[in-house]
Amino acid sequence: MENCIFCKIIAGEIPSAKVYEDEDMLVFRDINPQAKVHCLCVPKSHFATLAEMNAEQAEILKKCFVKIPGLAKSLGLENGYRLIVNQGKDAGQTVFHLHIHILGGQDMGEKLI
Ligand code: DGP
Repeated sequence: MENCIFCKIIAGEIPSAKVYEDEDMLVFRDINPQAKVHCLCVPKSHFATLAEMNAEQAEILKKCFVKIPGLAKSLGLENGYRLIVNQGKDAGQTVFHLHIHILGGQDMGEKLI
């Protein structure tokens, strides 16, 4: 997708601190971390939000959620972590390529963020 920063990261046109990659997803460190550990799990297939997701992309998203627990363990998040998937402007979504924030490495508190 033209002008999508995450598509450019996936294509290797913009560097990222990669944590994991396979044919379906790329996981890399967030450039502006909001916790001691803050990674983004990004399906390689471009879609902006869940509302635009097709059946094939839903299967890929499922693979992302299946993969995340093992990744979290390798990131040292055995004590827990928070997943956030912002949907649209009011949620604060700034990059319109669906991604799952993986946050942890500290007590995240009981509040929303
Ligand atoms: P969201 O607000 O949910 O759309 O989150 C977008 C996240 O993407 C935000 O936490 C910052 C991160 N981000 C934006 N541009 C880059 C980039 O070029 N590299 C990396 N590693 N992260 C980025």
